[in-house]
Amino acid sequence: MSRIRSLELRLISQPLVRPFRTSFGEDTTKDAILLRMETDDAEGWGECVAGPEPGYSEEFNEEAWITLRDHLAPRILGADVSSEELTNAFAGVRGHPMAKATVEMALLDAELRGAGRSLSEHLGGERDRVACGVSVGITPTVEDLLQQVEGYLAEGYRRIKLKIEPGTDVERVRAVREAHPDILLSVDANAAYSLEDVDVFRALDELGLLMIEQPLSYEDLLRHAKLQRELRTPLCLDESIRSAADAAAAIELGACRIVNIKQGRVGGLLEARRIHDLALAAGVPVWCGGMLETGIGRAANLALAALPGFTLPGDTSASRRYFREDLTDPFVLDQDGTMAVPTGPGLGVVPHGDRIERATVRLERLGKS
Ligand code: NPG
Repeated sequence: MSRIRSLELRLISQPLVRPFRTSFGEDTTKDAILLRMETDDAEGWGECVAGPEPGYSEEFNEEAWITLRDHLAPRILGADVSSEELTNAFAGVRGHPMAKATVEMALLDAELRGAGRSLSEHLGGERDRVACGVSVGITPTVEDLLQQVEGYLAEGYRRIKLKIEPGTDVERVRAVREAHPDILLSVDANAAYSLEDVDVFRALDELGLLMIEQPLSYEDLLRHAKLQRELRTPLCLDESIRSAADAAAAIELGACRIVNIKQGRVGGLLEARRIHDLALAAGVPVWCGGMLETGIGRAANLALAALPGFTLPGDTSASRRYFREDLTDPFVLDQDGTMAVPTGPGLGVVPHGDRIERATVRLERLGKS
């Protein structure tokens, strides 16, 4: 264990190569908080998955900044606290999983850099490459969608996920399915539907989808269980699963047959691993979701996706799918649709200082270095 000396919060903004539209909004830039931590032994980096708006969850950058600065940092600055002890250290702060996960990522990175071990090894990763999918935002036209899908398939992606919203769903998905009868294809509604829309799901059920992700409200496990009973296609939950307890409840209720694991949504990599472990024990496949992360968060996602229960391709796409220039060396997709899991100490990536400086729009240092 080593003392946490200082923290540096940065808000960065990076243009996306193309706008990303979901049922809850559109992003043209990636705006995220990065955390650099200095301990007596090493430095570590964390990336917060919150965005500028509270559209995906209650957390958003302005609020996560305050949570990190005023509520989480004072509980750990100057203390000898390990990543395993963070849950206890943060017990007085309810919720805010994305802010908490940022601290955990930075602390794990520092600890493992100090120890010379990779994050993947620490978490119990068993693969050195992971299968990758790609998530395609809602496009202005069907033609744009077909063109994007074509391009991603040519790059080697092993699963295509289409964002849907009421009114832009069955017809689009059918067009992609007809153009590509044999690909792994899934849809993601980001909680935009209700049980009144059951006919939409019955129609989607005919299209041989790998899964239908988060069709209903994130607060509603019971109705997901009802919908799942009506469909052959597995439901996958994302926003509804904020902890291992949520995952256990969803699986027991039959609210889903697949779980999307995002470390930020569930409060960190260690909780993510608990969800992996219980899903594996229950025979429920999991996959690693994505939140348009820079190379820092992407490194953590790939380490997680190396665990044995991650049997479905994740939203772990290559850097060039998001950015013209990533903040780390770029993550590259092999033509076989896999990506290498970082093997260096900690996250295994080093952010480029000059790129970080250029992207920074706000900076605050806490504690003495
Ligand atoms: O490739 O990282 C990626 C994006 C994958 O579709 C994706 N993410 O709902 O899962 C989601 C969605 C998302 C993106 C959610 C950004 C919130 C913010």
